[in-house]
Amino acid sequence: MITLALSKGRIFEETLPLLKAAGIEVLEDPETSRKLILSTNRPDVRVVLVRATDVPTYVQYGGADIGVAGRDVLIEHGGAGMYQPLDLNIARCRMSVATRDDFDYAAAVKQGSRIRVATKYTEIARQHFADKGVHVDLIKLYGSMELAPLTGLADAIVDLVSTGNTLKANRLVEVEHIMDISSRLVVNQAALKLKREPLRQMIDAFASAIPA
Ligand code: PRT
Ligand code: MG
Repeated sequence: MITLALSKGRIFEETLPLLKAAGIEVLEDPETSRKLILSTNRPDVRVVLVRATDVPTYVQYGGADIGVAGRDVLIEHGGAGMYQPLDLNIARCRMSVATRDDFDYAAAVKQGSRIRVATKYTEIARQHFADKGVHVDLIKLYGSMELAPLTGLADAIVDLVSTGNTLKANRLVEVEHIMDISSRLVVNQAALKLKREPLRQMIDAFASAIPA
């Protein structure tokens, strides 16, 4: 049995065509079913639904053999115990620094002032500002980062941006691009040895179906 960990929403939706290319069809719809373990047309393959940030944990400790997780999630979690054989080029977005439109970020950086930054992505933010030599106080949040600059909690946020509509709706502007983000395949190292053939086949089928 091969267990594949996916999160509901965009990762599930965008992984479906890759699964199809590997001859795997999920038999239940996660948006209507309450089940957390979904069967497929293949008796030896099942899908488990976990939170996006829990995918690396499941794969690292063998709760799943293989999974799909965003580069953001993988950097924050760390890559121990997992192979990352493929960038699937799905669930694409970017990690950016954003501020209120009336905050002069460039001037604050130039003056060397300490900048208060709210984010869920403290590891990515810490590395980014350390590389630039910018002094920041990081404030960890678990959601709705956009609210932080509007309430005075922080000067800036580090968050994912795709269309930019969320920032715009909250009168925030992107002031720095940190990195491009897409989702990757992660594989448990022990499983890759014990279930080498079926996992290899799945990885190869995914590789030939990656969107441009
Ligand atoms: O939502 P939930 O709390 O359950 O979990 P999650 O947010 O971790 O999961 P999910 O499914 O929302 O995101 C899973 C992965 O999709 C992330 O880890 C990213 O790698 C990737 N991804 C791609 C995104 C986006 N695009 C994205 N736009 N993840 C989140 N967003 C959010 C962003 O945080 C911001 O709030 O969408 C908003 C911005 O979108 P725009 O289009 O308004 O710019
Ligand atoms: Mg989300």
